[in-house]
Parts: sequence; structure tokens; C-alpha cells
Amino acid sequence: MLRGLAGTWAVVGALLWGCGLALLQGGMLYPRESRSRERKELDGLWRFRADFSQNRRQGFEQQWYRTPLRESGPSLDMPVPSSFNDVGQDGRLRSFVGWVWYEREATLPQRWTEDLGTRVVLRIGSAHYYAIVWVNGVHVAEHEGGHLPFEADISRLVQSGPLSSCRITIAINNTLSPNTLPPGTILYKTDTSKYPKGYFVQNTNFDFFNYAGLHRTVLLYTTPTAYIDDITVTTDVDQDTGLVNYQIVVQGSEHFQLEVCLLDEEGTVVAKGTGGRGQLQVPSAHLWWPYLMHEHPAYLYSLEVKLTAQTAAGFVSDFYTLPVGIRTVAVTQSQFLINGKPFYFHGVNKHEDADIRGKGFDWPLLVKDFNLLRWLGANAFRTSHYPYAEEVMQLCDRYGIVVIDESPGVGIVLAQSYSNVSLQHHLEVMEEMVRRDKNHPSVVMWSVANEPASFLKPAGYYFKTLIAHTKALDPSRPVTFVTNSNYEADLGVPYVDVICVNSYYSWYHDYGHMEVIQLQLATQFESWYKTYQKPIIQSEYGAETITGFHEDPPLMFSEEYQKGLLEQYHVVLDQKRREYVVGELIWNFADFMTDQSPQRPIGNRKGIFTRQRQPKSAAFLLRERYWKLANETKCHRSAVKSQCVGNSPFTF
Ligand code: BDP
Repeated sequence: MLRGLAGTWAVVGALLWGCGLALLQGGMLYPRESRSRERKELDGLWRFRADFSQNRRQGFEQQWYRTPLRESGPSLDMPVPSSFNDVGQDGRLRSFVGWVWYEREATLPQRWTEDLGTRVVLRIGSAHYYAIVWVNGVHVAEHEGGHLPFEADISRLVQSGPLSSCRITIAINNTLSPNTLPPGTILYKTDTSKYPKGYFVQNTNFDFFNYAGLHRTVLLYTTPTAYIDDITVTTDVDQDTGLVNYQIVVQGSEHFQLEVCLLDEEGTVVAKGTGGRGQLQVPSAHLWWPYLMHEHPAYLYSLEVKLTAQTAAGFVSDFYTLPVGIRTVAVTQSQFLINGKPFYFHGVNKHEDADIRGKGFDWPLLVKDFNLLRWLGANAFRTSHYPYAEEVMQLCDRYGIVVIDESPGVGIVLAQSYSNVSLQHHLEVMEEMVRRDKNHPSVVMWSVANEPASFLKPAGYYFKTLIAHTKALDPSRPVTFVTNSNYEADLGVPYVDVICVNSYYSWYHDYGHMEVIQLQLATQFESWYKTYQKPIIQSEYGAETITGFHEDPPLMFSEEYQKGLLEQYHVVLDQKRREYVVGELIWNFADFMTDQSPQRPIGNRKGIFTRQRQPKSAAFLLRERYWKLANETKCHRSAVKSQCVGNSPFTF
């Protein structure tokens, strides 16, 4: 695909969105305050109970949602957001599989309960894995999948009588099946000479702990009853004019007017439009550039949308402001282009993972991680292996960190996980993910899966359908999945735009023998490229390292071995990045928790930072490399020198 195609994608994208290709009802705009919208976070302590009954269904049998949780039995204090697993002292909770119950009262401002022109929405940022929600004992929502938000309009419930508070109950089940994403299996151990009656374990084929609970903010927000439900923006560039295509969906009224206004970072209006769809033209546009690629990276405009609508109660207005970055993305046979210039991904794979809170969202941790990324000179990461919190994506937009946005399609290795049921769910997850993240300039590619058994027969149809669907949902971005299959056997790679390959030479194969890495890695790249002539990203490589272990000559698990292994990879990456390799993402940014196993000494230790975010020796090695790469990129790869950075700010 050539440069021009980015423009074509953008135009076709706008058209397809207009055709309503997506099957999902409603938008999922991030809840922002505005003149017409309020928000009330419900983070803090919730009441909590795990259902330890044999069939895990006591909560439903006794209808725990009907009355306050304290009335149906003992409960614990549970922080939100947080995983429930690591905050307690009860080992049974850490590995609990089944239903857990969360509950809290929310105090409602009087206007919310009395003004019938106000719409009150309950939004759950992430409930892993399956969730059922009641408000004052009334069922309001159900959702499958632990990494994407869902909502319920609870206006009628809270406006139906004299109320000053409401009781929110959320039951969450972390059981994974071959058809969930990620998949898992429950194994009943029936040998009563070894296991007690009814004993079971949950098995997964992915390498991170299946933390569960309310992982992200739960909040209430308001809109008027006629409201801006969704906004879709795609951008293009013509000479030096930025083109911003927008499409707006309104709910709650058939008779309305829309005004849009694009403001630059100084707050000056640079373009205006009216109506539900259109194109704004921005002469001499500031483009959204990745970190270290430009002296003013991550330029964000603000798209202010104003709705004026007629409702039964009269005219109402709704206001929503969306950050917009103007940039193009395109893929050629050997390059990944951002704004028409070759982009080399030098970055990391991450996890949402930390001590005590597990996968619970945490601002200090997030800001620390972004500070470390920028210290490292990383310009990109992959959301391995599920969509991250929306606030993470917002910071990527703000700092210019490029994202490969990955679905929770990790561990698809069983034949059953290729069934139609699985595929249907996977298609829906892609819809939810694209709906949530489509407007982030930092997101430059979708990854539909990680390391599936893509050599199995049904994988061809599965990935063909999944990738085609994702492209139909969003024709403005390339699509990939991450493979570790053999290049001759992989049935999914024919459908990707960029080949993402994971390999662990001299770690899982030929362990201890770093001398074979260069040959094996060169063979890997050549084989893939000769077969497909598509750009390649080394999407994972790394070595397990216990911080403070030192061995020279290097031995496995020592800091010296991790550095040595990385250096061997870098020799080949330096050759191939001059040809068709367009990126390298280390596995992993930080150590993270996994299931217990003899190979995992309290988690996976392939981080270049510890779980507490302290650097291992390899972090300094990568830092030197990434800054060097950044300097090369800005000097040699820029087509338009005037838009490129000088040497000084980023010289290492
Ligand atoms: C890769 C997986 C990743 C693992 C890593 C490892 O994609 O999730 O954590 O291997 O083994 O195969 O460290």
C-alpha cells in the first residue's frame, strides 16, 4: 500500500461509518465534563463478598442484589479500582474462581433525580470478566469481557420517586471458557484419592495472572436527554492543509442542529462546520508527530461539538470536546509511514500490572510509567494483551507515544476457540474496541490477537474474517496479529498489513547459547519477508532476569545474560531495519504477575524494570539504543527537513 492510500482509507472510512457497518448500538465517548455534562466518580471503598458456595450460585439463589449486601451476610471492604486478588490475607480469595459481589451507595445531586431533562448514565470502565449490574435491585446491564467499558442509562430508575441515593450492585465472574477472550478452561479433578469432591482448577494459555474485579473507574455522568452519542474523526493531509473528517451521532431528538469548531492549542478557532458530518480544512496544520520525531510532538487540536435539539421539554444544548491529532498512517512493502515519513517502532510491550492493586487503574503508576518510557526514549508500545484504560490512551495522545492497540485475543490455541461462537464474540470485541479507541491519534494499528495457534486449519477463515471485519470498522488503520508460528504454516498472516513476530532465541530454544541468535534471527526475518514482502516488527524478544543476579560470563537469569541476548538481537535488527524491519518491542517493560509455575519465580521476570519500576542493567542498554535510533530517525529519515527536529533537544 502506498502513501496515497492513507487518504483513501480515511475517505472510505468515513463513508463506511456512515453506512452503519458496526453492529453495536450507541457510542462510547469518554465521559468528559462540559457545560452540559457532569460526572461523579464512585471510586473508593465498596462492599464485597466472594460466593464460596459449592456451585458459586448462592448469591443468585438468595438474590443478594435485592437488599443491601450487609443484610445477606458478612462482607469485606474492597477498593475500586483494584483487582480483588492481592489486597486480602485470605489465600482462597487470591485464586478464587466464580462470582464475586460488589456494592455501594451513590449519593445523587438533587437535580439529577428531579430534572427529567437530565439523563443519568452508569459507566463501568472495566469489570473482569462477566458482569451483571443492578441499581436498587433492578437489573440494568450485563457485559462480557473484562477490558472495555459498558454503560446503562439509569435515568428512569433514579427519577421515579423521591430519592437521594441509589444502591449499585455488580456481580462479576472471572471464569474463562474456550469461547471467552482470553479463553480458558475449567478442569474438574475427579480422582477422589487426590482431590476433594468438586475440586476444580482454571487453566489458561496465556502468561499473566487472571486478575479480576472492578479494574477501572465506575462513574455516573449526565447528559441532556438529547445528546451527542458518538463522534468519529478521521484525518488526512493535503500539501500542508490538514483535513478533519467528522461524523456525529445524536440520540434523543430528530430535530437538531450541530455546530463544530476546531481550536488549536492556543484556543484559536481554526475551522468551523455545521451538520452531522463534514470536513474541516486546516491550512498550515500542525501535524500530530510521535515522540522524538519532531520538536513539537503530539500536537492536539480540540474539536468542540455543540448540539441544539428540540425535545418534548423544549430546546436543550449538549457540548462535548474531543482532542484531535491530525496525522496519516500508511504501510508500504517495507515501511510504516506516519505523516508520509518512515516510522521505526522502538519501544516496549506492557501489562496493566502492579503490586497489591493487580490490574487496578492507578494514576501514580501510570505517570511513572510514562516518565520511564520517555526516559527510555521509547516511542511506542503494544497494549499486550488486551485494551488498556482510556486514560492510558489519552496520555499516549498527549505525549506522542505510538500504540499498537491489541484485543484480548490471547491464548487462542484450542480448536474450540476457533468455533463460530468464539469468532462472533471476537468480532464484537473488535467492534467495542474500535468504537472506544478509534479517535486516538496515537493508535496507529489494531492487533486482533497474540500468538494464536494460527497453523490450525480453522485459523485461515477465522483471521480472514476477523481482520476484514476490523478493516471494515476502521479502514483508516492497518491491522495485524502477533504470530509465533512457523512462516510456512501460518494461515492468518496472509491477511495482515504488517507482520508482527515474537521469538525467544537462546531463551526457550537453545537456551544458554547466545551465539546462535544472529543466525536464527536473520533466518526468521528473511523467511517471512521472502514469503510475504510486508514490513516486519519484532514484536517480542527478551530474557528472564532476576534483578541483582550477576554472572560474568553471562548465565541465564542474570542481568548480564539479558543484556547480552538483547545485544545479539540488536546486531541483526540494525541490519534489517535498513531493509524492511520497522520496529522492535522488548518483552517486557516491567516484571509482572503470572499463574504459579516452576518456571515463574513470583511472576514473569523479563522486565527491563522490576515490578516496582526500578531499572535492571538492560534498561540502560535500551535507553542508549532508543535515543540513538531516535536521533537517526529524525536526521536521516525525514523527507521534509523543515518539519524535522534539529539535533540539540534529543541528542543522547
Ligand atoms: C510470549 C507471550 C507473552 C509471554 C512471553 C514469555 O506472548 O505473553 O509472557 O512469551 O514467555 O510468548 O515471557
